[in-house]
Amino acid sequence: MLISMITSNSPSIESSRIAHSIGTALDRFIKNNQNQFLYASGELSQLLRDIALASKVVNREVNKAGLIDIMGAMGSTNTGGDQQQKLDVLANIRFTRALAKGGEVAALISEESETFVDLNNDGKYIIAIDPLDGSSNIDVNVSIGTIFSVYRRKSPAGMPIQDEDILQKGTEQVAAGYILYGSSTMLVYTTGHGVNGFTYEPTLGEYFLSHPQMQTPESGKIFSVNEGSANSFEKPVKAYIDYCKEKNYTARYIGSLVADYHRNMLKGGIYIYPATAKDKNGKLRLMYECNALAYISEQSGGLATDGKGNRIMEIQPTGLHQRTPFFVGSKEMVEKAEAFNS
Ligand code: FDP
Repeated sequence: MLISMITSNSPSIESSRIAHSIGTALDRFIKNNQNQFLYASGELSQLLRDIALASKVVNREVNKAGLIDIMGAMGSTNTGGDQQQKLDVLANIRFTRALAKGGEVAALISEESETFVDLNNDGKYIIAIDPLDGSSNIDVNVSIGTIFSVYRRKSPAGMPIQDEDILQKGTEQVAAGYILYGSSTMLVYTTGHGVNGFTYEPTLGEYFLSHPQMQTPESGKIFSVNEGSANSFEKPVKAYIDYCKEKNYTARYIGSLVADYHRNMLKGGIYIYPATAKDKNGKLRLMYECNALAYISEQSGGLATDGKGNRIMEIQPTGLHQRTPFFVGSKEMVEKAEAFNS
């Protein structure tokens, strides 16, 4: 009787919310789109899967922060002189281990290591990674992120790594992405064919496609900059910020690059980290923070410059931990900020 009621009264159960398809899993998506990669060898696919796997482990640790002894400082500093947090170190270990295991990666450039980490001379890829960005936010339960860039090595596999393999321009990236450990965890990446976003479903332990072909609005009303240092900004930056205020734009700054960038990408806005008296070249790192976000930004219709007319991805790196001023976000807003230079 009950069964007949369900079948006769619920013809729409298939189309009801509880039966909604959960979407394409990241693994399947990577596999389906493998032919888009420049080098359709399956190695890049494996590498993206390795990053996704490590991010799940980091996500687990981030979610447990506060419950076990993984919050707070290590008592050591990283390459930039910043206090290393325990979770920074842990994330670095997780990503390095996952990428070393696969064998695809020849060398790793990380915020947490002074020199590059030599992994496997037979590997064809170079990864630049900030394993845990925005780490000053860890202890206060605010969103943090992982940022990564993938390069193809220039020298033949089997040889020791050369400078030309390591110091590549952003235009040479074959993939880039970030993971945002926020109110939900997201993995966003590009291989040069648009940007796709995946949301983590913790009970299934999988990322699912939730934001296909992401597009940054042409313009927006959000400006994100740490105005606490505004006294030492150069005149054009100050003038642009005044312009934003005259226009009644909204100020939003979390102090966690991935979170600030992600919000602006979805809603329309500009993120600025300019030169300051303390950091003459800005604070952010070209190789493992700016290039990846610049690639994603351009792939989603946005723009990324150094605020002085130079496209971020065309800057030739001369050092692993090089810094650059960073202006990124909606195209018209970045162009407007640039216009204050002339
Ligand atoms: P953090 O030092 O906490 O790791 O990459 C560095 C970064 O965070 C960015 O995530 C963030 O946008 C910026 O620094 C914040 O710097 P300020 O505190 O100087 O604004």
